Amino acid sequence: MTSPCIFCEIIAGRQPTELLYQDDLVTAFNDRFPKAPVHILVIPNKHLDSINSLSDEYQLTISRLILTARQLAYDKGLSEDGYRLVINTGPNAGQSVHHLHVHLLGGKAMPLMGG
Ligand code: D5M
Repeated sequence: MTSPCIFCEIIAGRQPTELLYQDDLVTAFNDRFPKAPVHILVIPNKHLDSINSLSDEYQLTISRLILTARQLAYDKGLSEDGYRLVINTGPNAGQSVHHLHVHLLGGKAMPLMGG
């Protein structure tokens, strides 16, 4: 038997986690292993493995993921200093949880991409 998706468990309320935001399409909560002072994950409520699972029918979900991350960045006071949105996809990117998620990172200067 395969183990249940940890992010689906959070959405279902079976994994105690403080939700920062939830609506009909997306849910946001703090990353358990933060890499920055602000490190939030925004995920679709529907299980999608990664960006590779997306199709046109998910356009509203995709825009909601990004706009929710932006709103949370503003709420955390990151709009002026900036923030980073990351979507790891597949093994070379280091995706470890196979439920699509947007990382919102901020609160410190981060290395340039490729640096
Ligand atoms: O990122 C997956 C992220 O998910 C990683 O930063 C840890 C985080 N994670 C894993 N389990 C949990 C729970 N239970 N709560 C909160 N955060 C969690 P990836 O892009 O796949 O490497």
